[in-house]
Amino acid sequence: MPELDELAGDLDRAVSERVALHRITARYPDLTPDRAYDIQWRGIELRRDRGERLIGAKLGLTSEAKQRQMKVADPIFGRLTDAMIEAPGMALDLGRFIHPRVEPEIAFLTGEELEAPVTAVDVLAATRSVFGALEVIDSRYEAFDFTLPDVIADNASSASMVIGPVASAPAEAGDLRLLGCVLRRNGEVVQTAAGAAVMEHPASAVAWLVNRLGERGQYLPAGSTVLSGALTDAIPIVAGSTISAEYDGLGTVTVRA
Ligand code: OOG
Ligand code: MG
Repeated sequence: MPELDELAGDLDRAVSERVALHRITARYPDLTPDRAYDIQWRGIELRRDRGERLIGAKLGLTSEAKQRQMKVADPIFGRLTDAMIEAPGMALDLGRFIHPRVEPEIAFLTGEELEAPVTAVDVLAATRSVFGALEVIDSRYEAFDFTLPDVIADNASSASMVIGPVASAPAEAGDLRLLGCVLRRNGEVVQTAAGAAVMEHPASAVAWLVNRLGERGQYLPAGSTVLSGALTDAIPIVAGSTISAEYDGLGTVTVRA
């Protein structure tokens, strides 16, 4: 198996050149999730070398809908940088992506440091606000065809995200398990879900993330943005289409291309 750096470099170039790769595990079937997280971290270091700032993390494959869609049954995490935040209201520049898909998520902004071991209750206590969001994912693998270690190495398909208009303190947002979401494409309802779709409670997903970071000797700093994982399947976004997610109490987030 080549140096992890080389694989991180291949994935990084796939982002900038917008050319999808064949999944790594086809060549290296022994790649473990642990080593894949090493590749992911090296990819983040490449971004930091270019001046990007780490702003938080994202969960992936935390809902049954996503696990079924992607045929991977384990949750994963990736990292978010400031370059991944879209300006609200701007049309998405599809030329920056390979085959983008959009998915609705409940996002957290933490107010205090979170270090393993933590529970969902600790996460809620440390959360400054929750938002609705739309994540844009873009696998660097052909046809989104990957196994668990592949998608981990590819920073959990992270590409960009749009944050919704309402920041609500957790106590005001109500029971996040029951927070409803209506996903529309060109005005028509395509999916509906509630917060419990994500590991029974979106804060449980964030706790899972912090506990996995702990295994790697890392923690979640105060002021981190965390996407808790898609509530529904992801839907492709193509030129001329508009996708919106309307959240109970958290307003509507829209992405158009
Ligand atoms: C992996 C990323 C999954 C989520 O919210 O479940 C993810 C993928 O589907 O390509 O971001
Ligand atoms: Mg996602």
